[in-house]
Amino acid sequence: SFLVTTAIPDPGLQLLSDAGRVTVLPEPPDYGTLAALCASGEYDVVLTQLRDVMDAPLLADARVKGVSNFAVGYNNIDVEAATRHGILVGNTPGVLTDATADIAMLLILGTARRVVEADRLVRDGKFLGWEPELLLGRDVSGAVLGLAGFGRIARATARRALGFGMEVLFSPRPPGDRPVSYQELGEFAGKVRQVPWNELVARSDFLSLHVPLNDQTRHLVDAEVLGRMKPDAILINTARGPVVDESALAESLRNGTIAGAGLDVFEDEPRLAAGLAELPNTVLLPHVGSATVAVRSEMARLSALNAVAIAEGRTPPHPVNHLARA
Ligand code: 8YV
Repeated sequence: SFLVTTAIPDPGLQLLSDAGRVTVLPEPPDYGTLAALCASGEYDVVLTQLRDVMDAPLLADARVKGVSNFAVGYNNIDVEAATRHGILVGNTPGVLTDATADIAMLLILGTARRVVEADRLVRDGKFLGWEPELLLGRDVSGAVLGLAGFGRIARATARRALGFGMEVLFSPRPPGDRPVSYQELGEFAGKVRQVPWNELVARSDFLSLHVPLNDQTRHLVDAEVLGRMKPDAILINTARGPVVDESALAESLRNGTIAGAGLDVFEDEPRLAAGLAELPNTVLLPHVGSATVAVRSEMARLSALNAVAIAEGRTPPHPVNHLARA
């Protein structure tokens, strides 16, 4: 039987109900409620989303075979603790790559061309006719895009950016280095260039974050890093909010340390750092990177396939961890 913490699109629910009993909670559970449900022994698999905190104490008491996360990211789950307690974890990679890269590109273009300010001006009735210097932005063609991370979504963003004539640099595992071989570069060989993280920070006109959230990447972009960016640089985040020290970012945007930010994720969603929403040089989105009808259906299907496989004692199609064989 399956516990679904937040209703997912139909294709997923259908697959689950074909395989067993499904309980969909009427509203997202708080930590205590989720912990009690997981410990009840009534469910084989719990289907979670980003906001469900599955930490070590909860997993220690949980009597479930698996956790299927409705997301590619799994920073809400202590995977090591899950493995220790014999709990399988699954995620939904691949299906949201292009949609999320689209949002990264949208934020690059939207910040460069001041789309929020422009839209507001029209709606406020302040568009009084064409002017030669109305809302001048900047060109993305010729600008340097720095990718922090070089996984699926970073590569899909690189593909788009190259199409827009940007120069693309990347650092695959900031703040540390990991040399990427010519083979690994694949279609990008000769088109993008790996540089050390420090150089990426200093050279990017647009610095776009594509790293998972973990102990190494929490506050990867802090006041010190922001201080080393170009004063006309723009920060793009479609990854996870806590990768950025958001108060430091708000301060940097206010005092001109950097020029702008395009954010789809926040440090403490849905709350925003003080002052962020009042700044004109930001484009702010409510975590919609994967929010298309088709993508969310696919995510639902994959997360259900993972859940059903785990419930039936099989390896899920998209495992995050592996259990040692008894
Ligand atoms: C989800 C995401 O919308 O997949 C991820 O990692 O951030 C988004 O696609 C969100 O995490 C819901 O769980």
